[in-house]
Amino acid sequence: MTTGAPLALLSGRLRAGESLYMSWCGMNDSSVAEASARENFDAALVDMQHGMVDFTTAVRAIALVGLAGKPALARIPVGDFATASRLLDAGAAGIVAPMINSAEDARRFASFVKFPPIGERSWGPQRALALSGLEGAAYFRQANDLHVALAMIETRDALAALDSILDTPGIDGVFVGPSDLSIALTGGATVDAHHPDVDAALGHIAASCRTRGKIAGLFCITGKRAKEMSARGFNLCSVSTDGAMMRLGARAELAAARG
Ligand code: 3PY
Ligand code: MG
Repeated sequence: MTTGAPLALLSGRLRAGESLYMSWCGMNDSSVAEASARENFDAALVDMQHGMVDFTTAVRAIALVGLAGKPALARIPVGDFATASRLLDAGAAGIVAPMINSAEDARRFASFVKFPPIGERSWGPQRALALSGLEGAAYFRQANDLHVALAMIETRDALAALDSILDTPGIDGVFVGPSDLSIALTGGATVDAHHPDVDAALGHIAASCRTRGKIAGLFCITGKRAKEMSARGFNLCSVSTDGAMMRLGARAELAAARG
């Protein structure tokens, strides 16, 4: 395993060819992400789109995950690219942006994540300096490589624009939202993250990422699914969610207690 400052671990390990498993935290309490980072996850993500995590909690979570020696990612609300820049200043190693449906969406997203000449991120890395272990000028030189921008692919338009999204300067890879993608691909008939049409699209997405040396990320609701998809080329997979793990744990323990 690559070691180093927590912020550097995400891009460093992915670039070294490792496959990573991350937690997915939607509860608005920084100790949830911290607790997951103290387990054997490679990284922890706080979800500000569908999760309840607010900005203050996200900033605390990024620091606590860093104290556990792990990198933190955040999923921003749709189109909230200004928050992406603020989360990077707070030390997030990666930003997952939902509903990136075109090269223009990707360009705008990347412009808030990367400093010039790639993007237009404004200077003020506050906590990112501590979590990267770098001083200002050194951090500035490395920042565009340290922080990863992941564009969510979850619509038909996004699939059609996949190659141009991946080729957009500053986009380090994609992160697939299989539930929204299933709704899109079935014309609203169902929501099924494991639908055969989603499965076919996943093969295509993994291949496009592999060809370009880009990160292929996927939301996986179980560890079994994450293992399968990691073997199929997805090198950054979530494993369950905080809410799902609590429900499953509660059911298992109550079943044991009540017989
Ligand atoms: C999806 O599956 O659409 C997601 O966004 C995962 O949270
Ligand atoms: Mg989604």
